[in-house]
Amino acid sequence: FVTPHARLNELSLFSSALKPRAGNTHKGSYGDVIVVGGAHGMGGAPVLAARMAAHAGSGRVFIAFVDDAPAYDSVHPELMMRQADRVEFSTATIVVGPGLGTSRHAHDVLSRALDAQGRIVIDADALNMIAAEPGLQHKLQDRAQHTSIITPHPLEAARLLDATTAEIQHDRPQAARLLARHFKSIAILKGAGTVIAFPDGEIVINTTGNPALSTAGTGDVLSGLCGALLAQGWPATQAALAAVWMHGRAADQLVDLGVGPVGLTASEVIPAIRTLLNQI
Ligand code: NPW
Ligand code: AMP
Ligand code: MG
Repeated sequence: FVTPHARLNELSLFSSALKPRAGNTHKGSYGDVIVVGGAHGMGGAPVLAARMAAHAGSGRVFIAFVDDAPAYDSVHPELMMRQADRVEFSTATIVVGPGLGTSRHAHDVLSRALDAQGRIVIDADALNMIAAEPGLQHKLQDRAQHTSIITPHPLEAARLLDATTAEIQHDRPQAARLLARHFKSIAILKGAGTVIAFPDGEIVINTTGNPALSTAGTGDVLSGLCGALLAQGWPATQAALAAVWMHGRAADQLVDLGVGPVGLTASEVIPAIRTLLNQI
């Protein structure tokens, strides 16, 4: 990371957030994550986020599908599939947006998710709907006392700030600062040199990652990772910084192994991140 205050480039910097697993714990000790998304044709996006959440140590991971939920994920049957309209969010950590679409139903589920008391990661189509509707923006701003992390790529950031992608890219630190301040959230502005901005104006620029990540689904993996760390009680600042750093570092390691830069898949990043987490 490049930051005015510290050089955060070692896994050990996150070690205070990752508590060693005590012997007498159970799955309830490691948090519930509910990934909300999966409109028709985009069911893979929440599956990627959910698989990442499970591989990052969450106790239980659910997917709330806005369209028909599959019975189970045959690769990871530990994930639990639900219909979004029947899910109670209560205090679980929510990751909303991957493959969510922008239907009326998706809008209503997002609105309920923003009302929930738990910590929330907001990505993809959830950001697109927030950009388009002031009522949802106010709901996000009103939950400032809870933790919200928003994870826009440059086009999603442009929609949120009513700007063009070129304007966002022209001054990424400033765009990230505006996002964090306006939406009272931790803002992760993705793309090469991801900028993490905090509501108090501080920013950090990540130095890991490479164009192997320029492929479908890698953003969905990042949102699932953020959710898993929040669900396990990591402080939100460390969760955001560590998620971005590990996501990029895993891709860098995979490239070193020859798994990319050409043809790395988002699914392959997931177990590499698990290995990093176990090295902290
Ligand atoms: P361009 O092409 O340069 O004009 P969209 P999406 C720009 C789901 N998914 N730097 C770039 O614009 C998601 O979760 C489902 C600069 C790019 O073409 C969402 O719900 C998958 N520009 C939904 O699809 C896997 C950048 O943004 C455009 C940039 C739509 O999300 C895929 C894309 O933005 C996907 O995750 C950068 N670093 N990064 C599945 N398997 O089910 C992006 N852009 O039009 O909002 O579409 O991001 O694909
Ligand atoms: P999304 O567009 O939502 O799928 O997110 C893509 C993810 O891959 C984000 O975490 C980006 O920061 C990352 N990414 C994409 N391209 C690059 C790149 N050239 N260098 C570093 N990270 C990248
Ligand atoms: Mg995305």
